[in-house]
Amino acid sequence: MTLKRRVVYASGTDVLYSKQKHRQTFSLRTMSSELEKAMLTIVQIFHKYSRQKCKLKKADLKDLINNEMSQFVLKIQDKDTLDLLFSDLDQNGDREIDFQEFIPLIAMVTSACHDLFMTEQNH
Ligand SMILES: [Ca+2]
Repeated sequence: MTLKRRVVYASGTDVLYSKQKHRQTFSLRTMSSELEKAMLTIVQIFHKYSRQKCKLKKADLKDLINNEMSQFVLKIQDKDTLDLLFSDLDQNGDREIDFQEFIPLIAMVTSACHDLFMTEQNH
């Protein structure tokens, strides 16, 4: 492999670091399995909405869910629903959602999809 990867997978909000980020992200995509591509997509979508700060504000979370998860999750239309979801995800109470706090949402929705898929398979 000629690609000089300088990729560090770390916990928390550290996701991918590289000197040539775009080229290496492309290379990671082309060489990755379908599951790994899905993981990269989750990272990229999170960063699309969290931007440089790597944390989602309440409005960012609402936009992400309404724009990127609308087939799986009902659109958030009222403040109470958003407040409840946000406070559930914001484990450290800093009024922002970092990547580590965001992943349980993906896990919950994916798990619900799995349950639905299995129910449909069994009927
Ligand atoms: Ca937080």
